[in-house]
Amino acid sequence: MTEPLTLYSAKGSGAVAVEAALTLIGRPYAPIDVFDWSGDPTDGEKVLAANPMRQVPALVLPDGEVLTESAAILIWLAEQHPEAGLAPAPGAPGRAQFLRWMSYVSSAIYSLYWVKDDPARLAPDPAARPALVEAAHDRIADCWRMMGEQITPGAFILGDELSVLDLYVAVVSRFRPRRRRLYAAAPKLEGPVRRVDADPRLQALWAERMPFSTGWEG
Ligand SMILES: N[C@@H](CCC(=O)N[C@@H](CS)C(=O)NCC(=O)O)C(=O)O
Repeated sequence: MTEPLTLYSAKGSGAVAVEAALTLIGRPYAPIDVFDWSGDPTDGEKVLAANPMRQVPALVLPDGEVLTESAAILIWLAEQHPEAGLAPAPGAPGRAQFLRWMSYVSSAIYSLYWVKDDPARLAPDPAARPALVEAAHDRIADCWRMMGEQITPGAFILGDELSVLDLYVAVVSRFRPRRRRLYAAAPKLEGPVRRVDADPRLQALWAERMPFSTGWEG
């Protein structure tokens, strides 16, 4: 029997990709919402004990061990639950590309949000911040383009099986500059992310944690 996991999370965040994986696996979890995105400076403090980076997701395993970093959590969950078929197994065809693109989404794309979401972190001059955000959006779209040009998807990014990579891209591509930029920059990613959006097993989760509100595609 699998014990429940504690997940530090937040609506509309990258942690929702982890919630999607847990939902498909059918593993119970207790989400602790850390951010309400109100701009309150105490927002996020709840996660500090688990993650001094003050970021979600952070997963607490039943024995108290903490796992941070969205890509690591998603890869680990897929490995722990091979029956769910959410990643090529170690040594199987597709494994190398799976690891490659999981790392790429995390390092090339998701990491830019630390700057972009609060440009004051790297741009002390308020006048410089709009251009910094614009440049980050362009870089994100260009990273999607480069990924799209190097994959040969089937129904999903790695072929015809849905993997945690599809969940990851579907969630991260909902952040600004949002989906329309993704579709234009990387047309090969459009089918896979739309299939994740439409997966009947995920409809309740999307509605609750990352709703398709008016204008969500950008
Ligand atoms: N490298 C981290 C990045 C996580 C991240 O940026 N999470 C955002 C939510 S989408 C966050 O917690 N932001 C708050 C902050 O960085 O202050 C990961 O992949 O898990």
